[in-house]
Amino acid sequence: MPSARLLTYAQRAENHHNPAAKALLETIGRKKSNLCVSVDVTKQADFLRIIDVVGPYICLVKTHVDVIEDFEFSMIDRLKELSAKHDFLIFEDRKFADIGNTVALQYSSGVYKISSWSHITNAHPIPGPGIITGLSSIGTPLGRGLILLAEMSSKGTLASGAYTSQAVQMARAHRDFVIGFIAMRRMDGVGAEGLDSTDLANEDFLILTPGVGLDAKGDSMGQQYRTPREVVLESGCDVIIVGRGIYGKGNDADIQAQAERYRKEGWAAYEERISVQAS
Ligand code: 5BU
Repeated sequence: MPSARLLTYAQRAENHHNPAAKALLETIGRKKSNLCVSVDVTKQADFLRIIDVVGPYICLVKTHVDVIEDFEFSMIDRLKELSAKHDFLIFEDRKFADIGNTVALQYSSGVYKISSWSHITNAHPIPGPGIITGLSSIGTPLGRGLILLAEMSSKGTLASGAYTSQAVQMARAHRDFVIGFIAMRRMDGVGAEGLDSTDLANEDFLILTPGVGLDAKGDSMGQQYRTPREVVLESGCDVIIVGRGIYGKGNDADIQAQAERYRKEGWAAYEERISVQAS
């Protein structure tokens, strides 16, 4: 099988067994959108309104549910309705980072019961493989998928070099549940020294990439932005994650226009990637 970078999203969907990865790839192909919008606002009403506006243009909504000040669980029911109405998946950016037993409780229980509604969540590899075992004990029976943070978009991140390689190695040992990475580039071949090349050829981790913006290079707190073209075409990433570049742009009409703008840019970069590889 050729590298996942050379394949269409639809072709890759066929090779995935994890239900969340398969559904995400199918959605991307169906909607012609590799755009994930991150909706980092603090009021339920704003959260739901923005998602209803951007819904037609996205494959995935990324949430930080713990920043919602007036949270009630009924908001999750509304979010699920929007997910069905507009055909997108849900990714709670929880960044779990504790021992397996604790993360299993944090994932399944408490106020948010993340595993009950979020198709995809993520975790830092810092605690070691037990974090995957813990999250998988809850998420696998529900058909969920896990993303490991192999890299970050922020200036001075410690997630680099050997840490990144070890994150990829941890994922390889749990390919049923770990569906990909937060990373700034493809992880093909990273940490793969001594591994069988035929096994690596079948590897297809999804690369979800934050730090995407068309109008700014960064913020005052270390965030760094690259364009959809740099991220998808040059670095081979699969999903662009955009927050303030979309929801921070004014009224609903502006937000809608930005969502369509990023969708188009992300999709054009993917189409160019595929055609460059094919020629
Ligand atoms: P922004 O408004 O586009 O800068 O928001 C980016 C979002 O992605 C925000 O929710 C962050 O928490 C998230 N993020 C990130 O920016 N960089 C990372 O490395 C990871 C997550 Br992991």
